[in-house]
Amino acid sequence: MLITRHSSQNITCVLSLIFNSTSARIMESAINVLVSEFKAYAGKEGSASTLSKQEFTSLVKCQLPNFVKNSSDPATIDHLMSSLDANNDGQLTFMEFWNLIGNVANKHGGF
Ligand SMILES: [Ca+2]
Repeated sequence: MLITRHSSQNITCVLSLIFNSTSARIMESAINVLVSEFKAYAGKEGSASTLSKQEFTSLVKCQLPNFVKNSSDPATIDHLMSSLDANNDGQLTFMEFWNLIGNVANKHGGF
């Protein structure tokens, strides 16, 4: 049986859909993990939707020890927290925290 140009394009489309949907699911899972871990740490004290310095310290030490250099050094955590805390309220929203993930991923990916 001959594969026409039209059916060949369909096969390419189907393969692309399969590949993209699998890949999207992996990324969605990664996002779910980031959100649920953020919520777990943010819920330990005070506001359940933001990270206090103590919650941030604990998250970085436990979850990102290999990606954040000197993660157990208080001065490093202080510096990191203030660089992320855009509105200077001593708390990190998910969007403020997200910059750390972006920077760490960027560095880790060699971009
Ligand atoms: Ca803040």
